[in-house]
Amino acid sequence: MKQPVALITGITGQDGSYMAEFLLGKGYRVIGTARNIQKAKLTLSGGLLDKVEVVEWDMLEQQGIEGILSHYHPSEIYNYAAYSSGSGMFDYPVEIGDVNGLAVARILEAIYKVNVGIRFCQASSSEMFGNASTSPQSETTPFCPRTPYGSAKLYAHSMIGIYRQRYNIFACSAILYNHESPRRGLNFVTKKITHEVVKIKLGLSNKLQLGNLDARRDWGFAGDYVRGMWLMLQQKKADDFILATGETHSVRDLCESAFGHLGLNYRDYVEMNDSDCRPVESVQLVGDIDKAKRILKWVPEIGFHGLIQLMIDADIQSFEN
Ligand code: G4F
Repeated sequence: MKQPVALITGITGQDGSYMAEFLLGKGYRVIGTARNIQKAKLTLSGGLLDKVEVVEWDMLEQQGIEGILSHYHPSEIYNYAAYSSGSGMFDYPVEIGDVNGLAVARILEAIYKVNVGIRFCQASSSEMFGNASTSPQSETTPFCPRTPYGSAKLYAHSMIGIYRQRYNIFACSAILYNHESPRRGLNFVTKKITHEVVKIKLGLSNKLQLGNLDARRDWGFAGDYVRGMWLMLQQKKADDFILATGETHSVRDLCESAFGHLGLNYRDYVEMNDSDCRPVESVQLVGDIDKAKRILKWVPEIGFHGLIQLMIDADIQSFEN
């Protein structure tokens, strides 16, 4: 059988690296795109460097992606390259529109021109629901983005529906709720907490400054979500799916779990910092995963406390090395 080829944009990031590992395990040849190959090679997760091929593509540019599709003949594309910072969702609105929104139209257009048989999965976001009026949200809940980030993701999501309908392209939108892992950046609250808890335990810090402790999110493990996206591209029919856990926890719960894991009480260390505060949502962002369970037979395997434990253990290891 011919070896399947997958193209991953954003291969150096959290989701891209988990997907690359997942696909390599399934026997795929994996090609990743990056704006700067040398830089990408320096930031690729440990074992991936010798196992994937990295090609240059600036997402603002149309011809490059068409050339890559013509040259490498991927059967599947996973799009993870995007501005993703939580607190920075209002920064660089024009650039966010270009990379998180228009670049998806560039990929879809390239698929249409080069090979309409290529399957495409987009990492969409629960931020498209933003100020949703109902909770939990399902695939039929009306979108109401509240940030340039959510708005750009919604443009991409709409374009997927359009290319699917008009050109019959197998394009799917995975509506991802917060998904975390040891590879998360320090600007996200999960990693900020686990990293700092380990520093406190090791005597390298004694306080953790956070924003609103009552903010709630639906937090899952990134490794589970890439498996869900792969399953989406293995179906008979292209469709959109919510990938989430269906549960919310507060930042306070996160602290309790992370500090508790190392035998500490978060109340002794956590301080509120107004500059990290964001308005608390009136309606919670939490995903209804009934459709993914029914059709993809997908369920998240790592729960909230398991995720925190995984992140803490990885942080301890990184301090030891
Ligand atoms: O970890 P966060 O910064 O993630 P946020 O804003 O929910 O965004 C993430 O999830 C979205 C949905 O999947 C993605 F679209 C996006 O790309 C990104 O992956 O914040 C989580 C919550 C927020 O309510 C925030 O107000 O934690 C609260 N929080 C409280 N203290 C904090 C802090 N967030 C950060 N980053 N830092 C704090 O000190």
